[in-house]
Order: sequence, then C-alpha cells, then structure tokens
Amino acid sequence: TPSEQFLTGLPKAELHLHVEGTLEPDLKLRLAQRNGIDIGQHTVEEVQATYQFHDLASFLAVYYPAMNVLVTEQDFYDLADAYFAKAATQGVRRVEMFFDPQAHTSRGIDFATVIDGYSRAAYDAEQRHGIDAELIMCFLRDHSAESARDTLEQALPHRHKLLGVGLDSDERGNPPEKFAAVFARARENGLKLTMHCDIDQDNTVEHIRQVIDDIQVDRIDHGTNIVEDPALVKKVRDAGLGLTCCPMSNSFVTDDMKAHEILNLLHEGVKVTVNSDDPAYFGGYIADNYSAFARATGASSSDMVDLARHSFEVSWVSAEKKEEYI
Ligand code: ES4
Ligand code: ZN
Repeated sequence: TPSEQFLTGLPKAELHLHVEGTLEPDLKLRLAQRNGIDIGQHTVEEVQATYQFHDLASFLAVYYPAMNVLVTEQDFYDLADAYFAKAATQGVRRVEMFFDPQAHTSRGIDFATVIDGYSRAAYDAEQRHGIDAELIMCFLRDHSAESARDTLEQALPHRHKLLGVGLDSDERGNPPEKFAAVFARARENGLKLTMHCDIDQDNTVEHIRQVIDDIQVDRIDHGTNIVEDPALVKKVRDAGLGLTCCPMSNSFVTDDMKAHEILNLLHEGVKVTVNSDDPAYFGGYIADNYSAFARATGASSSDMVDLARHSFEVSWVSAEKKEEYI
C-alpha cells in the first residue's frame, strides 16, 4: 500500500467538508471562554470525551449544540481558518466547503455574521495557507422547505460569496423532492447544486434517482449506495457525475467504511472521490481518510492518484484553473 507520506503529499481537492464539523475540542474551549459560555466541560479531554457516537442521530445530538460557542464574525473566521491551516498540512489545494447557516440563524445569529466570517477566511486562505477555497451553503433537510427558501433569499444579496448549495442533516423522511423548488431557484441564480444521499437510508436508490433526474444535481454527496443498482452505476458513470465519499464518516454511521464499494466504483469508471465530512468528530482529515481507505482495500498508488485526480475533475473550479490542477 502507498505510504502515508505519499498520500499526504498528493495534491487533493476536499469536496465534502462541513466546516462546523472541524470544531476541535481546544478551539471549542477557547471560543466558549472568549464568549463567556458554559459548555459544561473545562479541559480538552473532557470535551473529547463528549465526541462519541455510533450513528447519525447520536452525532447530530453533539454536533448542533456545539455550535453555541460560535457567536461573532471572528469566531466563524477562526473556525474556518483553523481548518485551512490543518488542511494545508494534508496536501489540500482546493476546498469547496459546506456550511449550515440555519444552525446559526435559528439561534439568533445574523446570516451576514456567518457568511462574512467564513467568506473572509476563504478569501485569506490563498495567502495564508496556499489553499483556493469557496463556499457551498447547505440547507438543513429536517427543517421546512419554507425555511430553506427563506435562507436562500437571505443569501442572494451575498450571491458572489457562494459557489453552490447543498442539502444535509437527517435524510429520513426528508427526500430530495421536498427541496425541488428551492434548488430550482438556486440554479436560476447560477449556483451549483449538490445533495447528500447518505449510506444508511431505506429508499436510497429512489433518492439518488430523484437527485439525478428531478433535481439535476451537479454532484452527489456520499451516493455510495448506487452499488445496489447496476443501472444507476451506469447512469452516474455515463454522466461523469462526481460522488464525494467519506470512509471514516461511514464507519461512524454504519460500522463500515464502505471502502470496497468505493474501490469497485473507481474500477468501474465512476468519478468517486475521498473526503473527510466532519474531521474533528470522525477522527481524521482528508489524508487520514486516504490512508484508512488504502489500508482497508489494498488500493494501489495508481488508484490513489486516480482518486486525487477525480477530486479536481469533479470540482467546480473554473475551467482554466482546473487545467492547472489536472
Ligand atoms: C453530517 Cl455525517 C452528516 N450527515 C448529515 N448531515 C451532516 N451535517 C454534518 N455532518
Ligand atoms: Zn456530509
């Protein structure tokens, strides 16, 4: 198997990264202190001990309350900046970063505070960390379609700070079609579209069909379950649609990295990529995910190079820049 050093050094694009999922225990404590918020823990070890989950519900129950420490524009800047610093040490050159505005506006933080902090950090990332970063605004699918629509309207004056929109949080009972109208409006405004199709869903094949045929997404987050339907594999392959897979995250949600499924899809010509999802919570950043994936599957160096190349190919970077990366 390829060495960790080789995998770290490979230039990579990170296409599936929730910035709120990069909140490390030490930064959480520092922000809590700075804002005078009592989070109930006082040491890194105590905070780390709360980062324990076995499925999506138990994860989200830690993830959303943690965000209370994010209050000022500088807090959002510092969170994203800390992620970029870490990503730079893992060979990341390009980031298309998810953020969840509703997780903040629903607790009284202004939309502008959130997007301006993240956007300023993304702008500075080139100079500070040699990373080209842009933002993807995610809607929380367990909130109403009206709330998503309202969030999109709040975002439109900030349109130039956004690359695209996504859909995350709890998929159960919240199918893609619930958000068809708001995604259509996002597309009219020139935004790229992606949606999560999680690996642990009941009607996953139907959801994947909806995101392709009805929503006409430009990428799919996870989507690994296309392996259940050969016709869907062919459709995704022929469309050149990127899948943003997250092995270490998968192992928390289902006890299975789905690494063999991802490698098989790679060998079948599907544009799969490997990403980190919520690295502060799932125990590893992107190079760690590449390593875990390679160890689990015995993937060759050439497979790993293909994954890294795909990450730039299915990224939403401008055509000229894409050529430089590939
Ligand atoms: C998430 Cl692992 C996961 N699943 C769904 N939504 C999310 N948001 C952040 N991480
Ligand atoms: Zn995700």
